[in-house]
Amino acid sequence: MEEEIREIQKQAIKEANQAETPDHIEQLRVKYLGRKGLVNRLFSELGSISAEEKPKVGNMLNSLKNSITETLSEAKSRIGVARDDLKCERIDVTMPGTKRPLGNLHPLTQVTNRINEIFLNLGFKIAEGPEIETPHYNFEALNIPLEHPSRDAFDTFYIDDNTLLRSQTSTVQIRVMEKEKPPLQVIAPGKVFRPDATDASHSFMFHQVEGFMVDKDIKFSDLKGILTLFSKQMFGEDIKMRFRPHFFPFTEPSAEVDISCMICKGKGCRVCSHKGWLEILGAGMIHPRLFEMVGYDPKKWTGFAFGMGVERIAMLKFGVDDIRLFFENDLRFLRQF
Ligand code: 2NL
Repeated sequence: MEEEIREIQKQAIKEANQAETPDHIEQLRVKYLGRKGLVNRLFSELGSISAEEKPKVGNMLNSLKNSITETLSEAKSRIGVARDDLKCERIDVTMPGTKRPLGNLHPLTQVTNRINEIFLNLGFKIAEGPEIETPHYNFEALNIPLEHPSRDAFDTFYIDDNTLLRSQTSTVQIRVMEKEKPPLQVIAPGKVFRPDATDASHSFMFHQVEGFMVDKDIKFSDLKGILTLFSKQMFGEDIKMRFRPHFFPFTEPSAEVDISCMICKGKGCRVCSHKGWLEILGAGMIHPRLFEMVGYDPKKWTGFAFGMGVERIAMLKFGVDDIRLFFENDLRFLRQF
């Protein structure tokens, strides 16, 4: 009988190690430990054993029962763990990944932010003001006379005789000068409105950044220096500048400012209409009459001012050839920036 017990023990361990499913384990449990199982059969044979041997064989049978119980439970957990592993590892590495949609800032916001950043680094402050204005801030305070064409209803959105949509953000700068005393270095970014017919280069609403600086002894060379720094940081270190004489009612002298074409490096191409130069802004020395109107002494203070269209800068920087693309909300366009 002792021989048989050892055999059964070996056999149970072997079969338990080979088991692959919980069903196998259950079958083994019935076979060895069940009511009519091998272990119980041996217990029932205990009666026919001599009184001398009975305690020893009884002990062996108890150990056999415990050991098989333990072996089966170990086999069960081995199978369980293996199955859980399989479940976790069901990954198809050939599947395409999950793309998380990532938004981005509108190209005009990006360009406005960059312009603001460059001037903030040069010591300018940012000012904002109302988009709905009075003729005083939009025209009179800027020395734009009644007979000037921009005052015509065809060139300005009037809400009524004394209310209009601002056509430039100089209005904001006048408001700053009325409130604060020089020295001042301010830029005014924002929306402006002009009732132009829409085409590839015109929109009835666009964005401007205007800027000005007032202090003692501000000269045209200061304007050139600031605008040169701006252009190089915006378009690249090798950009050249050109100031062409111009007329604005609010500055004297005035200039239109070109940069060398960044596409052809000034040689002439389609983007610059084979001129080698691109107009990027207007500028000049603030007219003394504006200082008088805000209560500054024009003998004591001088200053420069400039104004640029954000759309134009963005079109040049990104190579966009139609201003309407900025306002159509077509994600195929906007996602490129
Ligand atoms: C252009 C030209 C310009 C200004 C804007 C300005 C503002 C004040 C006083 C004097 Cl408060 N001038 N602004 C000066 C020159 C040109 O803009 O072509 N803009 C798109």
